[in-house]
Amino acid sequence: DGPTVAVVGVTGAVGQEFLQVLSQRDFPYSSLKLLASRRSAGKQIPFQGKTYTVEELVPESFDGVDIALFSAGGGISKELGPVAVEKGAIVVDNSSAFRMDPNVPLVIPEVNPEAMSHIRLKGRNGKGAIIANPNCSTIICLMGVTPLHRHAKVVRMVVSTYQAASGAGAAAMEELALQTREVLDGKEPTCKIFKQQYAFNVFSHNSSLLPNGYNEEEMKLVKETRKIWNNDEVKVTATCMRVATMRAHGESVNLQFENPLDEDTARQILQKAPGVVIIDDRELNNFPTPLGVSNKDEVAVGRIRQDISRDDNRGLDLWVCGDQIRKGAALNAVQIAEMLL
Ligand code: 2RA
Repeated sequence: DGPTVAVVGVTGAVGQEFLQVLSQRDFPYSSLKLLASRRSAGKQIPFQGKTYTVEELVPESFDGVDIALFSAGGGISKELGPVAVEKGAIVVDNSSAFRMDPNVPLVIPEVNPEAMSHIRLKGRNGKGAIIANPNCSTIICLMGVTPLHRHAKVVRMVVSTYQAASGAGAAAMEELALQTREVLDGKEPTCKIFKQQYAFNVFSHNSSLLPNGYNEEEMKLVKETRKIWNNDEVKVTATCMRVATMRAHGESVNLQFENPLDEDTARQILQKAPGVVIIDDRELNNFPTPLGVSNKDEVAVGRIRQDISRDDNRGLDLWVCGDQIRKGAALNAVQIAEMLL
């Protein structure tokens, strides 16, 4: 029968989405453990016709667990991920804790499934392991770009992201809604999460700044792309911004290829790409939007056009949108778990 699955951080935005995705994809677990901090322990959560009691997350929580889906912050992953592995579980970790660990596969199932092909469930003479979920902005970008990279080899990628509130958690989504109402009512906006007004605003991503002037979110895109593509030569630069949208990221991408790639060929390639839809109607000026992809599995690509700043057809511009909580986190992690079955 199916694996025993633990959901770690079940009361958070991604934790709740794990449950949605497990249910919608009819994941064949034999039993389910919902784990969270002491604060949330005891909460009753209805799920698939049963009522589960949230248990406090402790090392013993992982006794008998086959797959543990983690989204409870890097500290919890660092502390309890290895404990779960010791007990034989496969940890699919949505935090950044292990993404750059050379022994930990960093996986987008449609992009680099081979990176985890050596991992088996303990029931299949496997032993515990950690598999890292990439950062949401990396997943969304690479879902649209990798099919083109495989065809014409990207040598340089320039990304500008427009990242939604959900990336900073459910509280940030609530605060964006609250501030929007407050501003429209002429009141002083409540700024607890970002210390500046978010509603009707755009600001540099709230991750910490590094000595090179980039923020952590931008460096994740650079480093994770190189690891996922297994290519340390590709040149990547990024500017990550927080914009006043709820749960889906938008990313403007400029690509330089080693080999020629015209926009029609690019469209044909993306037409066949798994997990990608093309929304690219110039007549109707209809292109992907964060609202349009919200609560959807697919990443949408549009504004596909030859880069006119180049005098060869080795340059392309495109616009990619994807749901940050879904394909950017929970769906990608559950798809990784499905590959273990
Ligand atoms: C963000 N990538 O959007 C992060 C989510 N962990 O802020």
